[in-house]
Amino acid sequence: MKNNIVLIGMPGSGKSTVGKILAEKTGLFFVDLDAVIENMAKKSIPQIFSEDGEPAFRDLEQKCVEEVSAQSRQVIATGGGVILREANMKALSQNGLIIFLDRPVSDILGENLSERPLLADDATRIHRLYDERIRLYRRYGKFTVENNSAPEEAAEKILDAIREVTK
Ligand code: SKM
Repeated sequence: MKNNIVLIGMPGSGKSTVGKILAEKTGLFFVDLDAVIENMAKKSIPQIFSEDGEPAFRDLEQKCVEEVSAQSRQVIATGGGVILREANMKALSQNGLIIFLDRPVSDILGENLSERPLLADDATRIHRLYDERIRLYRRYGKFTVENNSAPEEAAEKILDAIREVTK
């Protein structure tokens, strides 16, 4: 059994919610990579993007991935774009089992709508991102688990999948 469980997937796919449930069920530590990045930068992710630009954010993300991957006994919820750098996925997979948490885009959009009025631009962007990234999520995920009902159920499906590989 690898030492970490790593969740990859789109922003809004439920990685943090499902990850926390998984951590509770397994007794592993929960780590949110976006929060690690914000701690390291001492500013929020939107601030990093607007003040330093995306390439600087991706460099910081890679540094955090390397640090977190070196630790064990964690459920790691990654940022949606972690799959954009192969080095990230190499580091994460060396010490972790990677699971793609797939959630229908309509559900992702529905959730955003309940928090704030969704701009047409956001919906277009999320559809575009999904189409661009789905190939990478599937490539790197050892399993794909659908998060299409309750997060509890997605966590159970992940545990079943892990039991299968560790049999
Ligand atoms: O890591 C953050 C950041 O906003 C970038 C991102 C993405 O590229 O999908 C997702 C978030 O989790």
